[in-house]
Amino acid sequence: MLSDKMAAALNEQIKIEAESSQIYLAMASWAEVKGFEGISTFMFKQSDEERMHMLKLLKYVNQRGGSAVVSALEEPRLDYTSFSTLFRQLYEHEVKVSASINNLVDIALTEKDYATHNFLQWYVSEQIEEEAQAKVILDKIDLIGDSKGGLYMFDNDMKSFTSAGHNIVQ
Ligand code: OFO
Repeated sequence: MLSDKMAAALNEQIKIEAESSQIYLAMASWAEVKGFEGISTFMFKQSDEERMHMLKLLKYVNQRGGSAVVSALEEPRLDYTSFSTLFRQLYEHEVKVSASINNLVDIALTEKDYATHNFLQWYVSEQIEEEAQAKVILDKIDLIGDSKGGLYMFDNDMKSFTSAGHNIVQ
């Protein structure tokens, strides 16, 4: 059974994951309109993954005797002025999500909720991958700068960039 404090914190994370999904969705749509097929495919997939992260938490909360809350979401506010600005925001967002997962782990430990602590380990590993992935993408974008040819190749690379660095062309 979840403590009230643990349930509230997990419910907050449900919202954060749902907002992550929205952020990737907004980027996917933006890239699609701009004709960057590879980037939009990647972002749509990431958006689905974040939704899966949200669902996994929702089901866990209900399974452990809590009541998952499906709340209103913040509209993604993204700065699309350049690719590097956009991907920097993405990277910073993932760093923030990692911090909130760490905070959950902390609460699980202080509440002596070892089941939730165990459950959260999956998220801890996932965030290591997602942060690394966002950093690889950001570094590539910073290398390319404003070169149109570079962006074209980058977009092509993104088609095979499935998740967490697998298949990335370095
Ligand atoms: Fe849910 O992993 Fe990113 O934010």
